[in-house]
Amino acid sequence: MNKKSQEFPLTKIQWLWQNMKGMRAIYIFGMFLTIVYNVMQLTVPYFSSKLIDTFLAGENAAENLRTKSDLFYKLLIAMVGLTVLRAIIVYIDCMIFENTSQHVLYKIRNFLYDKIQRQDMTFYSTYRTGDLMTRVTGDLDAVRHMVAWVVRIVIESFSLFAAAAFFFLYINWKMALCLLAISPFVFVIIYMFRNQVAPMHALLREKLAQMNTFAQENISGNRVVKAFAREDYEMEKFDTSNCDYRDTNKNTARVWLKFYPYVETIADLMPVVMLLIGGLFLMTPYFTMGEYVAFSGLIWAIANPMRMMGNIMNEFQRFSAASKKVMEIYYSEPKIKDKENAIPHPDRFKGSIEFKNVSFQYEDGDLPVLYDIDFKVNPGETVAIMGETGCGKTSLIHLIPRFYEPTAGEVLIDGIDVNDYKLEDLRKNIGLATQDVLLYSDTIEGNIAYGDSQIKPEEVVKFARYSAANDFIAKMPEGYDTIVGERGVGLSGGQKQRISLARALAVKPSILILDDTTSAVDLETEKQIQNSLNNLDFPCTKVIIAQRISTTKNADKIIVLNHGRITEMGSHSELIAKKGYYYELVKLQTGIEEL
Ligand code: DGT
Ligand code: MG
Repeated sequence: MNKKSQEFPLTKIQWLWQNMKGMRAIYIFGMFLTIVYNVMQLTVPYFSSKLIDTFLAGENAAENLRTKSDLFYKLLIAMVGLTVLRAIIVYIDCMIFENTSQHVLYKIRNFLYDKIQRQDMTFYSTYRTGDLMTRVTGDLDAVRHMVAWVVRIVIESFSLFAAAAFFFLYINWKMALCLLAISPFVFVIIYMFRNQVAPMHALLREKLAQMNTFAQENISGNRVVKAFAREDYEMEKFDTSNCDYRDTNKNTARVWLKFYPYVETIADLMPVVMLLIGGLFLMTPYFTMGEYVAFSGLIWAIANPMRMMGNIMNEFQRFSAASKKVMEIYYSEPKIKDKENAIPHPDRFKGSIEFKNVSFQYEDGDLPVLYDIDFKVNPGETVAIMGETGCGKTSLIHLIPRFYEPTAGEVLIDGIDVNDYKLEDLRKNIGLATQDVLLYSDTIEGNIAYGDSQIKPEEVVKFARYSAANDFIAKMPEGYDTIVGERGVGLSGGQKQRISLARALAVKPSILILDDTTSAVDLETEKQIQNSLNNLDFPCTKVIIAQRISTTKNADKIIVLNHGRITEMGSHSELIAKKGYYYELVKLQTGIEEL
C-alpha cells in the first residue's frame, strides 16, 4: 500500500456531507437558525434608532413622548422580547450543531474502527499504533470541531456581515459604502495567511502523531525500559518530541501573530471612519443622529467577522490537515480481501493442505523469504516444521490463513486455492497460536473463549486441560475468572502459551497451527500436551513449528527449512537415515554421539 499518494474519491467537504446522511435536514435547519439569530441581532439597534429619533433626539421628541407613549412601551417590549427569543434560538441552534457533530463523529469513528479491523498485515506494518490512535482521536476531533463550530462561525460571520451591510445600505448607502470600502483588504491578508499556515498545520499534526507514537510504544514496552534502566533516556526522548510539538504549536500561532495586527488595524479603522465621515455627514441633512447611533451600534457586525476570518482560516487548515489523515484510513482498502467470486464454504474443512511451488517475498523486503515450497499434508496428519531462526517458518504458516499471499505458486486447502475461499470461512476453520502470544485484558475464560463466544464453561475447562493449563488456572484465587493484564501481564511465558493453545483449540479447528507454542513449557508438561493433541475429540490437521525434537519426532512429516527452502522432508526415521540437519539436531539435543 502506498499511503503517500492516495487519492480520495470525494473532496473533504463532500466527504463530510456524505457522513452527515440522516442529519442533513436538521443541519441545514441549524444553518438557517444561525442566520436568523444573527439577523435578529440587528433588530436591537434598529429599534433603538427608532426610539431615539422618535422620542429622544428628533424634532418632536417631547411631544411624541407625551402623545405616543404606548408606542414607546411597545418598542421597548419588542426589544426585550426579541432578545429573549434570540437567546432561545441560539440555544437550540448550538444543540443542533453539537448533536450533528457527535453523530458524525460516532459514525466515522465506528467506520474507521471497522476499516482498521479488516486491514491486512501489510497495513499494520505500515502504520504505527500511535499514529492510528491520533487519527481516531485528535484528527477526528478536528473533523467534529468543523461540523460543530467552524461551520456555524462561518455562517454567523457571513450572515452578520451581509445583514449589517444590507442594513447600512438601507439606512444610508453613502455612509455604508464608505465603511465597506475597507473590507476587501482583509480578504487579501487572510489569503496570504492561509498559504503560510496550511503547511504548519500538516506539520503540527505529524508532530502530535510522533509524540503519541513515542508514548504508546513506551508505555506498552515499559518492561524493556525498566530492564535496561532506560527511564531517563526515554524521558529525554519524549521531552525532545514534546518540545518539538510545543515549538511547532508556537510557530503556528506566530504565523497568525504576523498577520493579526493588519487585520486588527483594518477592523479598528471602522469606528474611525465612522467618526470622521459620519461626523462630516451629520452636518448635512442626509444623516440623522438616529442613523448615526444605528451605525455605531452595529459597526461591530462588520468589524467582528473580519477579525474572525483569521480564526476561521486557521480552523479550516486544521480540519484540512486532520481530515486528510482520517480519509486516508477511511478510503484504505486491504489488498487481502474476499474475491468477488469467492466460494462460500460454510461446512467444516476436511483439512488437507498443499503448497504448490510457493515462493514468497514481503512487499517491503529485498529478497524472497520462501522459495519453491512444495508439500502436501493429508487430513488429520501432523506436519512439523523445523529450521534455524529466521529461515521462514512463521512466514510459511502465515500463508495458510492468507495473512499474506504467495508471490508465486499456490496454497490449497481441500484442493481449493485459499484465495478462492471467503476469508471468514477460511479463518474460522483455522486455529492459530502465534509465536508472540497476545492475550486481552479479560478473564482467562474470556481469553480462551475468544474465538467462540457460545462455548460452554465446561468446554473451556476441557480445552484448558488439553493444553495442560487447567492445573495452574485452578490454583489461581479466582480461577477462570482471573483477569489477566494487558497482553497477559501477570502470567508466565509458558502459562501464556498454554492459554493461547487452549484458545486455538477452543474453536475446534480443522487445521491447527502452532508456532513455537510449547517452547516455554517444561518437557513434562509438553509431553502431556502432545498426548492430548494426539487424542483430540475432533478431526484436525496439525502444523507445528518447533525447535525440540521431542515435539516433532512423532509427526507424520517433518519439514526442514533452510534459508527459505525445503532441504529435508520425511518422517523421523527417514530424516535420521538422511544424516543431514535433522540428524545433527537429534544428536545435539539427545547428547547421543551416534544414532
Ligand atoms: P523464528 O521465529 O525466529 O524461528 O524465525 P522464522 O523461521 O519464523 O522466520 P520468519 O518467517 O519470521 O522470518 C523469515 C524472514 O523474513 C526473516 O529474514 C525476517 C523476515 N521477515 C519476517 N517478517 C517480516 C515482515 O513483516 N516484513 C519483512 N519485510 N520481513 C519480514
Ligand atoms: Mg517464527
